[in-house]
Amino acid sequence: MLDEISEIARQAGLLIKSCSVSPNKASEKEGKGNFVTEFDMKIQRFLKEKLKDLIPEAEFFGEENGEDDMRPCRLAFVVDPIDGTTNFIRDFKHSCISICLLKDNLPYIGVVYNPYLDEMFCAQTKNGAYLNGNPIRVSNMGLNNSLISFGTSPYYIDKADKTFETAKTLFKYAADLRRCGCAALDICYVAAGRCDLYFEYTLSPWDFAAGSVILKEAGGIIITSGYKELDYTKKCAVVASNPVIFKEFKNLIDF
Ligand code: 2AM
Ligand code: CA
Repeated sequence: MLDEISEIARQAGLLIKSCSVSPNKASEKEGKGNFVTEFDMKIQRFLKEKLKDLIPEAEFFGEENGEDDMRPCRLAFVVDPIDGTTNFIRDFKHSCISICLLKDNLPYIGVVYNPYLDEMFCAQTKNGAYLNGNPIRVSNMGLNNSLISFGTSPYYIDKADKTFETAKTLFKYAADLRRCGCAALDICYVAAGRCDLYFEYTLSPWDFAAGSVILKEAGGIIITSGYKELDYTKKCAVVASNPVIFKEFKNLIDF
């Protein structure tokens, strides 16, 4: 099943690479910095058809369905056809396809594919996490000299003060910060030890569900505000981290 879902993500990746879009062709949805293009829709239609063929009984929740929250159900695909839409529009070449299969509302399989680098991150619960077939693992860096990435939730401007306060607090200890514009890849980069911790104050399940399986299988921790378990049916704040830096983050930040 993991291989079949990866293959579908790879085909969608080819579609992404074959599209080019100009910033003025994108339309804004739900506020500043929250864009959608005809390609998000097109790729979502492609994924829905292929994934429905694979598991007909699974529900399909995609970012472009227009629903904010998801219904609880036994089997569901949670999909972002293009995570990093702003990057896509600007030809930044840092976007991905994110596909999660939830079983009883918990992530079971996660696939995140970056077509620009041909990087396929994937994991199945209890089977480890892989990048292009090679096992990946979180780093064991503490906060000092770490590399921290974060998202700015640009479409929820009320989160800006909190976001930049947290970023500033961490920056004092870290080697540096990154803001790359693609939540699913941010989480996978923590899983692969390329970054040590990532946070964002509002994400949707299609941004974090697939990455969460990959991160947990790579030995990482992912939680929401109040240091609680993620809810895979709702928007929420997210911290994704290696276990070492997580302890320090918890002591410093009232997340
Ligand atoms: P997108 O590119 O698929 O829209 C940017 O900070 C990150 O947040 C991106 O991964 C982006 O995904 C995601 N994002 C965009 N709009 C969002 C929204 N309304 N709610 C939650 N996450 C969103
Ligand atoms: Ca998207």
